[in-house]
Amino acid sequence: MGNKKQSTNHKRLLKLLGSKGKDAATPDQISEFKRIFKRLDADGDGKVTLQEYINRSKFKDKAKVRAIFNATDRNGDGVMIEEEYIENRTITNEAKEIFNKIDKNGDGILTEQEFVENSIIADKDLARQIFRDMDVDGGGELSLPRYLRIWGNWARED
Ligand SMILES: [Ca+2]
Ligand SMILES: [Ca+2]
Ligand SMILES: [Ca+2]
Repeated sequence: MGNKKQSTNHKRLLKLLGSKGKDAATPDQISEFKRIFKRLDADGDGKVTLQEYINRSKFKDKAKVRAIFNATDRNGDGVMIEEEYIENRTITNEAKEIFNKIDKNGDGILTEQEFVENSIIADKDLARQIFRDMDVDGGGELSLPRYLRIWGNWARED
């Protein structure tokens, strides 16, 4: 994780942004994720390997597919199990929903101004602080992939 100052409770920050964490997915969504997982698991052994995932993924970009796979394979044993898949989809879906609400002009990038104006956090200074925490390289903008990576890390801290 690099330079850890004080250990911030990042999950709390996500809550302030409207995150329900693990409970974000509805029962319908969870059944949907389970169905997709079954489809990904071509040989039906209950595990999805990187190769199985690449074969079924809708994304053409191999590096991107690999990155999603690695993020989902939380314990890093080289395979996804259903629980890991559901957790990742739940976190990612919710994060995207919140991103889209804040990204008012819909260009796939959050600026600090958009974040401060459109997040549900009423305290503008706090919103600005959270944005700056997420914007680790200080560029003043968060693309969706970068935002999702940070959100995913924060959501898994405990
Ligand atoms: Ca399999
Ligand atoms: Ca795993
Ligand atoms: Ca935008």
